[in-house]
Amino acid sequence: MDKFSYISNADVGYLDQLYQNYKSDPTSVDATWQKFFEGYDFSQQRYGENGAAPANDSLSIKETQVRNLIFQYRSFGHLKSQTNPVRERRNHNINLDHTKVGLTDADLDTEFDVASEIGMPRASLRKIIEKLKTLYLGPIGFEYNFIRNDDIRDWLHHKIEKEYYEYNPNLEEKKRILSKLNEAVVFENFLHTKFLGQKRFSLEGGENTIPALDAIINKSAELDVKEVVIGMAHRGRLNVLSNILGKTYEQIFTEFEGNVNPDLTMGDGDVKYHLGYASHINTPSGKKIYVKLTPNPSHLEAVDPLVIGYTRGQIDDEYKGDLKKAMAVLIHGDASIAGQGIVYEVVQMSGLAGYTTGGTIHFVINNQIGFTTDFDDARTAIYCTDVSKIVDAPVFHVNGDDAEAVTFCANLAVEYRQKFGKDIFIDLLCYRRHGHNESDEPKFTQPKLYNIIAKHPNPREVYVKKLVEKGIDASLADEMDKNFRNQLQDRLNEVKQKPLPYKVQKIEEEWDQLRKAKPEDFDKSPVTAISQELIDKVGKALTTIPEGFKPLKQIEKLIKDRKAAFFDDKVLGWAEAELLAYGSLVAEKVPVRMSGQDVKRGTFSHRHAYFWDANTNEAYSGLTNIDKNQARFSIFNSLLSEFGVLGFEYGYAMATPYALVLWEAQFGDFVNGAQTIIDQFISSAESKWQRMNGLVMLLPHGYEGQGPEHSSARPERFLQQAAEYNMVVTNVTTASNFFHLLRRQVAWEFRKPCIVFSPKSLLRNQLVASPMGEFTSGSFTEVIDDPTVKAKDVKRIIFCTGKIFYDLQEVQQKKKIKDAAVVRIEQLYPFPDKQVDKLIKKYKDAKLLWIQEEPKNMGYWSFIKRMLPDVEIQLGARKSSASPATGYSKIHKMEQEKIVNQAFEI
Ligand SMILES: Cc1ncc(C[n+]2csc(CCOP(=O)(O)OP(=O)(O)O)c2C)c(N)n1
Ligand SMILES: [Mg+2]
Repeated sequence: MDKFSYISNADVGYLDQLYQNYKSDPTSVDATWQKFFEGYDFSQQRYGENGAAPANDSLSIKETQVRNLIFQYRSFGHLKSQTNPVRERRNHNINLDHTKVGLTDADLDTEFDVASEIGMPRASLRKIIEKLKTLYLGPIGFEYNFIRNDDIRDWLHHKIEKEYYEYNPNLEEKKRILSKLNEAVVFENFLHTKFLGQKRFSLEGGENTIPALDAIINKSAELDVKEVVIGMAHRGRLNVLSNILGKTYEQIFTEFEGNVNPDLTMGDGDVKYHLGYASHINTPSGKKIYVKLTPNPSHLEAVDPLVIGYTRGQIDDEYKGDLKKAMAVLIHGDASIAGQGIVYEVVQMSGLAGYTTGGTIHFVINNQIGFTTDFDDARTAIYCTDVSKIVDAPVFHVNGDDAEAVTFCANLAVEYRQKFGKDIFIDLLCYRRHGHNESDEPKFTQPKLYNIIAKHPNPREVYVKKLVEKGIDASLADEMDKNFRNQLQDRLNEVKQKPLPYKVQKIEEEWDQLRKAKPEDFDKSPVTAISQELIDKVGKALTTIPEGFKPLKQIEKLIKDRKAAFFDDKVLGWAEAELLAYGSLVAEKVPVRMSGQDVKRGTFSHRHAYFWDANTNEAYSGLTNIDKNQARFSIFNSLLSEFGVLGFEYGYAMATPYALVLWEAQFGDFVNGAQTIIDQFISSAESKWQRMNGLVMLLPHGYEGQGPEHSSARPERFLQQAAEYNMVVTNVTTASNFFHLLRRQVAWEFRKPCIVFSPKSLLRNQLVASPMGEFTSGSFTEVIDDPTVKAKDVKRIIFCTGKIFYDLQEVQQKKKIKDAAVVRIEQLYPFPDKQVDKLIKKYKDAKLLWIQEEPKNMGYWSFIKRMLPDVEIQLGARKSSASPATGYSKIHKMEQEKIVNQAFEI
């Protein structure tokens, strides 16, 4: 019988040849085949070619049992590993005893071939167990054997069972670890004694974070990463800023002294442990790396999507899409990573085409507590990192007292990320020496634990003791301590004598061509018109499909209609205007990126930025085929997330100031899931951190009888936050004005987030269409006056914004009303007060009304009163309501008619 007759006949000859090659030189076949043939030979030794019972049946069963034992250790060893520096681990009811798999003490001295599985020559069970314990029950709990990918598991087996087993940093490496640990410990200790009781959210107990980050950065540089983007919360942030990013000690001490007058023209600022920093760092391999820490709000984990979006922006813009060149590192707290849903969203995004950054390193400073809440009240999951399971990411749980084990994990995480392009987690098990902040009493809630912690040596002392045991002279450590302490004292003395001026964080280098906005910038919008030639070029691209591409019937019609709009009627609807804005920008080499739920087609079927071949499902977009030298146009249907995706796009826009970046909500009301990003970044980042951002948010809004949930994007919330020219808030009613608005975002010499309450049913309505002339001339119009009336006849000005204009216009036309001007405020904020004043003067003696379809307590009314404090103005609106809109379409209609008719009567 043929050796491989159980495989299909066609393959047998080929396999035989491979096997012969393997026999003469195992390395002549690839690794998978090597493994296959190893297994084959093994079974041959045990069972013979015909599968007959082995000569020694019980021995082969025992080999299998040892193999099972290895599997048990690899899979569950982490649950018994020695990772907790200050308390006994919980009992997870895992039995790793050899008797569990059917072996007995009598087998301990029997030798087994399967020892080769863990990189040993044939060895006794006793020796195998000894090695398994060293590997899997030591200071690192390797949690990886659940991964459903053989290559990844095999790679990690090798890394752990060979490289970790043999790991012993050389003297230079030991010195580097010690010096970083020394900086971390002494820095905290110094601040603790010099600035007693001041909040700094010390890293004490978790100081090995600093050697770990140092290793991550150095290894990344060695493996050709050019840029590392870090996001982190309060804990240890000052330590990271100084000892990793190189923010000077003088600067930090100045902030602690807190007696320098800040420059208030730069905004309202933020507390010291929220600030960001960036610097170019020289690493021991001789390679340089750019390291950035993004500024951060208090809302835990909210910065995560921003960091990932920023990293992707850098990858797309700076590194030509090479995912290996920029890397995100997210530093989490144990309570926040377990409790905050945004972490799930970000991890779920990690492998999606539109959002991947080639793997994030998640580093958890797991001090086993969140404020005063113990970990068993903080999660159901065994580990705070269990979110890793959704993407099969390995987790290294590591004892925070073991500096070398921590460093090993850091290096391995970078290697893994660079090899597989996927997320990975390091869970640094440590403790928190003080309370939540330094003036907090931890014994109120954890008296027993904090008695233990009070007596526990710091991680530096633990490491020094270990080094001394290995024969390294203790004076090296003492000297490092003394020198660094003296250096800090000198810096502090300098600052006390001559405080440094308050320095705001430097803006990222990419932004240096832009300036801050001035109030006058909003008096008149820049010209954003384009030439007829460019319109024709984009129009052609939008209405041409590749040869052989078979569109659906409806798309064929759409293409025909679009062609007619561009080339015959010369009137463009909303979709054409929007696509023209994107197309003209990419043709002018401005990249455009959009994401959101179902944005390629558009929720309301208006956009059709891509067409799909009816037979092959191949996708095609005219916007990527305008010109050979065009900039990239990318549009991604997002996962069903708002918080994560909006945060990502905000971060992306932060990295790409010369691109147009947009996020669209499915319905405007779903923006509420992303409120944190709006409150803590979009509306306030410029004031807190001097960070501009040009992100556009499209929020479908309007009362069309679809009920309480699909009517309102909650304009009142945005308008309440509008101040100090922080963002642009609009409700645009014509296709051409939308076109100019989009183009204005990048025509400005500064950047502002732009919120657009966008249409729904009007998207495909000819009412909003604009003649070609409005695209070849002009700019964004903040206020649209009523062209149908004469100033002298006007007795009332009906100010409004958005969709209700068309309802008002209908009545005005139907009733042939000539004494009421219906005026649209297309840009609500910055409020075009000069233009509004001019109109009030033009229609002098006219009564003023503000008409909105939203309830009185919502929409624009309170904002309008804030903008026009000295003007007498009346309101027409729905009654104040708890919910934004009625669920009954009949009531909706009645309410709408009443508001619209009353506008001309009250
Ligand atoms: C979303 C959010 N909720 C609550 C808080 C208040 N808060 C600040 S720190 C903290 C505990 C965080 O614990 P953990 O994530 O373990 O970090 P640690 O302080 O232990 O390093 C809490 C509840 C916050 N900042 N953000
Ligand atoms: Mg914690």
